[in-house]
Amino acid sequence: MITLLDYGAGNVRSVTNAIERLGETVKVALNGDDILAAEKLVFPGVGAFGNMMQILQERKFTEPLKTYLQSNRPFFGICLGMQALFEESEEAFGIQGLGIFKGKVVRFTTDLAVPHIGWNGINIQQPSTIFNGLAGEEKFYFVHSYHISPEEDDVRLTTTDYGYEFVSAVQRGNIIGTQYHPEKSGPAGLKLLKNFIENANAVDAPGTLTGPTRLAKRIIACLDVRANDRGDLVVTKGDQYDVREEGEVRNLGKPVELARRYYEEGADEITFLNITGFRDFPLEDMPMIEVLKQTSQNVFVPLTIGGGIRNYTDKNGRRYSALEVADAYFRSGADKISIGSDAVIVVEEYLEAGKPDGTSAIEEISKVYGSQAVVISIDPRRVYVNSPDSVTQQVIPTKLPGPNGEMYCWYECTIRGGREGRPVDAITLAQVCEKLGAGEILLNCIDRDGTNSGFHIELINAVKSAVTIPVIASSGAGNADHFLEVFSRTEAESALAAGIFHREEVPIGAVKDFLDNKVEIRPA
Ligand code: 1PR
Repeated sequence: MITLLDYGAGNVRSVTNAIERLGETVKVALNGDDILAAEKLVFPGVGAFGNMMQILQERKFTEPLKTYLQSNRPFFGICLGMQALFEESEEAFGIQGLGIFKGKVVRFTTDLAVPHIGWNGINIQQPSTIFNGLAGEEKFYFVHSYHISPEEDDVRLTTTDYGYEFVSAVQRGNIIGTQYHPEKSGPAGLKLLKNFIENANAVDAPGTLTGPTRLAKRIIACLDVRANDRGDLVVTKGDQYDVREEGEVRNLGKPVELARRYYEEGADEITFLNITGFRDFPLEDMPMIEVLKQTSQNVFVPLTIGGGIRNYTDKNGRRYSALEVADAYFRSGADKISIGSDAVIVVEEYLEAGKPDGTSAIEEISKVYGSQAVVISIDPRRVYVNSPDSVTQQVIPTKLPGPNGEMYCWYECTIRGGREGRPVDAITLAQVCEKLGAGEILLNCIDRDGTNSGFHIELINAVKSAVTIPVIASSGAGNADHFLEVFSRTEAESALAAGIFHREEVPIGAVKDFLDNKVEIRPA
């Protein structure tokens, strides 16, 4: 029996699914006594340090937790659940941590994109049964902007490199903490959890890496989902966002099954986009909630969900906040949420007012769940212009001349699934969303969507050079070489595809085999 400390973090369901997948039962701690009575305690955390410590205080978990930890009984803290073990955090000055380990939590100081999102390696610093059965070169999934800085060397369990070497896991006695997410790190992550549950006596230490670890480029499978005319929820795929063929919604398969296949084929992340989310309301008919719950039982890599995340008033006048929608998605197994149309409206309001008012979905959700959990999905369309100063939007020079030989263009943001253009350009949108607290940009391109003609390198470079957060290149992948091109000619941290995977033209494994030894990837 594993006792789970649930303070309302986003990844509780994912951790529960992983532990149950390993044949163990989970009991959620409802009060301090449950913590003190635990045989083994797992503390999953995602989000913001301050918010977490406050909730632990309000729920009177802090003292029982300290008592439990001081008794050196088996404990596994994940991400924030590990950071809580330290004395304080730069993410919430003045708020005390549990102080079990000396040292504090600090924000990354690197020129690389922050948050640090993706699959990176570990360098083992002390023998531990937690790594039994691993080879030592496995990669694990990270998603964070802050990392621990322990004062005591004896607690260092693993280090990882991201601009510089940082401590990515700690252990003293039976107390273990990892910055990386075993519940979202595929088979290697499940092995870590299994080792914690089994708590073997003997260490069969894996080999250690020689040299710094490297963050892998991510290959993401995207499932555009909507109901077809018969009301069945299907994975569909547009050609420049038009998903109909001979009037019918293209049906490329069932969301849960396809997601599982992509996990088994080696996808680093899986994204669900409810493409008619602007029309329906996620908390009303809830098909996507069910898709998430079922998928997260068998898929142990990060899940992102988008579509319809916005403040909403239903027909009975009941007002829902975007945060409530996000809550429901996180509690159903999502690791990140993606905001599309609403982000464009928020940025227009910001540009109008000249400053944020703290009420946008981006600000509210990132405050509670952390910026790393908020993705902005941009649906831009190219507009050619004769000269850079002929419009107020940010214009880029192009090597792909327009119909009248134009050598400049800007990228018009659209809402409602590409149906409505708005006077905001994609570069400005990305910059303002980063300011408001977004942690990642999903950069689609209507012009390239479904064309198999390759990713839009010019657009990706323009947006990537305008923000410091990670960018996902999306739209247009037709073969494995297009992935090599986007990772060689841009700094995009990830590349996403849909059509070629759904139509089984190029399996994910084939893309990874092709990229192996050319680009840093996580083997399939
Ligand atoms: O606006 O917050 O309700 O969110 C709606 C979400 O649905 C947005 O993220 C938007 O990108 C997405 N969406 C809306 N309509 C469509 C459509 O296709 N008609 N799909 C749509 C967006 C783009 C990519 C696609 C890539 C790769 N799909 O995600 O998967 O272009 O495709 P490819 O590899 O086949 O070229 P809101």
